[in-house]
Amino acid sequence: MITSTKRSAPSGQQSEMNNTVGHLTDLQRPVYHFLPPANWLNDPNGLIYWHGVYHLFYQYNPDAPIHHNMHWGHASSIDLVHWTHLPIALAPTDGGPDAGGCWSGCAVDDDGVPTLIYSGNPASSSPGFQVPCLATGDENLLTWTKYANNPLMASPPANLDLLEFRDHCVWKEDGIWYQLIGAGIRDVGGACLLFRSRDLRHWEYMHPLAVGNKDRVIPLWTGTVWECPDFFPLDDQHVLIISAWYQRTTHYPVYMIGAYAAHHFFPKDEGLVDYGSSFYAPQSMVDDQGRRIMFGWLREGWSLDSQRAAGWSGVMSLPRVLSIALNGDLMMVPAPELERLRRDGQQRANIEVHPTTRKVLEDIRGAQLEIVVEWQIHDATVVGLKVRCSPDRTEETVIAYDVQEQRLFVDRTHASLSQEVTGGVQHGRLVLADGEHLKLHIFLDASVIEVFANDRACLSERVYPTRSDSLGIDLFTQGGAATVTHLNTWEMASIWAPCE
Ligand code: DQQ
Repeated sequence: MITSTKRSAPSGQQSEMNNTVGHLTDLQRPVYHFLPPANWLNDPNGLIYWHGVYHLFYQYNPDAPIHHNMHWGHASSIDLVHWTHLPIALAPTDGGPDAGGCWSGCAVDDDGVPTLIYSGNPASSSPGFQVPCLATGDENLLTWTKYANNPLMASPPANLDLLEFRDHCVWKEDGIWYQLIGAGIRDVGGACLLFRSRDLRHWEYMHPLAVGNKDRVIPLWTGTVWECPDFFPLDDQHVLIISAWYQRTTHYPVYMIGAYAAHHFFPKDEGLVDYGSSFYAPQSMVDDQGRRIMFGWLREGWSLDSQRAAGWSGVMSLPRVLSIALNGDLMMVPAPELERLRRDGQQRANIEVHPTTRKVLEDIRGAQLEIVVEWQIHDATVVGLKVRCSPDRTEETVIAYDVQEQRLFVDRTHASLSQEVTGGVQHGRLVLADGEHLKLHIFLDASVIEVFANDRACLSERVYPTRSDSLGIDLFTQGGAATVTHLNTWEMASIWAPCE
């Protein structure tokens, strides 16, 4: 047996206090989104609700804020809001099939034995050719032992010409284990390959569960490779989420909803999980309430030099609870447990907004806020908010709805005075039914913005205002009037325990 853990307490991870102390002057560091004390985080991995505790593993480089030498970081939570850092779960083993990194994967309960299936990267110099590996944990999920006969497969199925082969989703059905591995089939498109096993260790290839088309751009282009498959029943449907990838330039998660029968999937609808440029590689778990809870990696939107200077990179999204609406839409709402973080709530109602009157919310300011704003749109063509505004409005981020285009959008053109950040406008379709109000549920947390619109459209972005006084909020309309029927705001508390 090979023990996985090279170091029991990763640098900077000894105490939850480290999440605030030392970072007090870091304007960009979130305080109520999960991230490790320092260095690099990317995909959520191995999400599992185990004996009353939520476990979050994640792609982690303990040595630098860059994607390299991937380990599995680990944290747990009783309430889905406050997290405790735990020792690294998986580290590369010199000479092993994961010597170049322990890449993404999942966790399952194998008849009481916590078991991780992940992608071993044999050499960091040859990304693209990973091998499935397995590790088992103790009952508290604190120490992990790699399977002596890793890898579980020496190579991908022989009859497929693959561009990539990695990332795992494993479930049990009628006593048999099934596994999806993300892939890209050369000259075809992204794919999820389906395997089966009796013991999690010996796998037989069946067929692709789903295959994309690299040349099909409507309604959605899904790239050439599908990373991080996540497949699960939801209400009376099945959902497949994949992260569409193309040559390191394209990254976005796509959902497909449909029927699953006889080990084939028949998608009927598809869409973007998040319209922003930040949310990627999501994974989900089911908890004791039967809720399907998803986290995603919020990628940075500033330069590598800025990330190195900050000493950290990558943030986990807030937990999103998934369901399917009667009309078949994928619904996503922030986990209600997050309400525990609310402080100093303010409520307003019936604010008339016109293009000529800028509504500055004088007494609502902040970098850590939750905002719920509901709009009744009269003849306005655009309605929305400007957040993280500097007093002179040289910095501001627009979160708004274009009524004519039926688009939710976030405009970061003036979000930051820095030249080291990405900007531009991200948008996605949101069709309001006749008489339906626009309901924006917004979370601001330093450089993170997450927007939930009418429980069925999400848009996450990263913004990096340079000024410590870029805290203001305006309500605005264009082209006509609208009424803010309700405006509720809260300061949001840190998820990290204060020093004692
Ligand atoms: N990140 C992992 C891969 C996965 C990608 C490596 C998605 O396993 O395909 O850190 O962000």
